[in-house]
Amino acid sequence: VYVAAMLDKLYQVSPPPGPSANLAAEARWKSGPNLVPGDFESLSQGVPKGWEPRAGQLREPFGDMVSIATDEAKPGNHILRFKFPQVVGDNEGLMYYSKEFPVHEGATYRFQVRYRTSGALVKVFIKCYDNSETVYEGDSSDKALAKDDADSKPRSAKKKNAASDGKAKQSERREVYRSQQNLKGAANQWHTHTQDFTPKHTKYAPKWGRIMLYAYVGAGQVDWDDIVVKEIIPATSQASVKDKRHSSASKVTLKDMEEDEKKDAEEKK
Ligand SMILES: [Ca+2]
Repeated sequence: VYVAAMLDKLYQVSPPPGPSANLAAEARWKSGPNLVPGDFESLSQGVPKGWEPRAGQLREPFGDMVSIATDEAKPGNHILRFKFPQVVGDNEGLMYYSKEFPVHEGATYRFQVRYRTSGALVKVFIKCYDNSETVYEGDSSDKALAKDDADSKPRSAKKKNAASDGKAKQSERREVYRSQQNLKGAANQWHTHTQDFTPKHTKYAPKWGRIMLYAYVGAGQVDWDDIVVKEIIPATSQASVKDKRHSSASKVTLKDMEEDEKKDAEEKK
């Protein structure tokens, strides 16, 4: 405890949020902007605003296994509906992604969703990404693009620049943080799930997030509505001056390693 307090003081980390910070977080939850349109009331070319035009492992067009349905209990309300056969539920399951929204590393976000399942299991993953740049030899960047699982990274995020030396530079988004949320509750009734998450990584800085809705096991129908993501506690400025490490388990920082490499290089001279 004393060591933790000393380290916090040394690095000027704020103490854990007290009652006034919690009040501020609740105020932001109440009146802050929603980062993802989640009511499924506004469509563009048949696709809900803020969500992907394709769904599932096979990237099929929106409107088949994932579609908009009317809410029989609430006239005028629309919901997002997953409807899938057993062969899908027992194998890859059915997934559907939101478009990207900006996130700040170290800030705390609150996610909320209303959902109803016929019995299939449901989860939500909130995946956060950073940019990374990789240089490939020759045309290998095309192979890298081809084998890349289209569902594992944002499709819009790739930019390929052919360089004059024959190497191709590819900038892509790397998943660096994931919040897995397991949605529980009795079948065939609506539930509300609320869970906070704080994007962070020891080496990278999460900058964008996406929501992945997921259902699996058996044939199923899963309905979703009223998805909300709000920043409730802003990142402190201290979060951005962290010493970047290869691993959270290691006390060796990247800066230490660079300095060691410099020393080695000088000794070889
Ligand atoms: Ca709705």
